[in-house]
Amino acid sequence: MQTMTKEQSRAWDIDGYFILEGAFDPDEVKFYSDQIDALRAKPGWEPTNLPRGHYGWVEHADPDPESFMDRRDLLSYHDCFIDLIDRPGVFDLVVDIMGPYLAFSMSQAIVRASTPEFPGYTHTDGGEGLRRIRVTESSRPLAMKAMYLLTDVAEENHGNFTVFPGSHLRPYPEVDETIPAPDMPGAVPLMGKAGDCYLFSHSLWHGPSPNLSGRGRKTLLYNYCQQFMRPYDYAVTAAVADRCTRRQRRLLGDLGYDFRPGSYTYVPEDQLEVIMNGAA
Ligand SMILES: O=C(O)CCC(=O)C(=O)O
Repeated sequence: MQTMTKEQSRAWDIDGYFILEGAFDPDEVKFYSDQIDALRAKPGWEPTNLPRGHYGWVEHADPDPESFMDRRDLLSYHDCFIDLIDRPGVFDLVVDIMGPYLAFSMSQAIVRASTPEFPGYTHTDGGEGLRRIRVTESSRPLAMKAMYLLTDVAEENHGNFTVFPGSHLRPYPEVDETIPAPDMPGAVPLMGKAGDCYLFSHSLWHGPSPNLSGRGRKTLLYNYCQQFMRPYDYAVTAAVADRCTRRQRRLLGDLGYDFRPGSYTYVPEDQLEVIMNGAA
């Protein structure tokens, strides 16, 4: 499998993220962008009036393709979303970073609408508990995301994915301090072209900047965690599992045998074979 270049590996260790240019070609950008638009007419999990990070069931999203949308649990909608679980070129690097004892834990499509009303925000991933755990510099991460950009972002305040480089290693901030906003010193609003992919650690402070570009900024997010952790998108239906390869099923929690005590922490004997060679 492909591994990180020296520059990528260095950026990962020091900054907590790196950018993979051209992960999608222009046809794929158009295809996935259309697929995101198509989700709006369908029911699914969206942020409702629940606290941030919680999702409720809705019958459809706002039909305007430029308006805000944040849809979770994408796999059942189309095989193209299943394909991205272990997309070559990206997944290889995820395995290089996470190691082979990993699981797939979340899929998400976000459209950041252009509006003066959204100030942006930053956070770490994984909620209150995971925020308080920072592994050491030489450790594999507990979780990470691949974020596929489907809209060109060439200027600031265009819904940039904004990061605080190196914050994955620092207590940053503790809870009684101001939560870092995307316009605070140290924030880096990333630019990128549609088709680029940002790979970042769950413990990196990150988030969207305001979007005043005049158009919605679309992304797809795929989250991976260590196999002993619990996924966000918990239920994997038979309808999804039946459409997956052996490797994709393993990443979705199918160990190849029924659960028994020790499962998920002591991994199946064929784990390396399935993850490293199991694309078929
Ligand atoms: O929409 C964005 O730019 C950021 C998404 C995000 O913060 C996340 O995936 O946790």
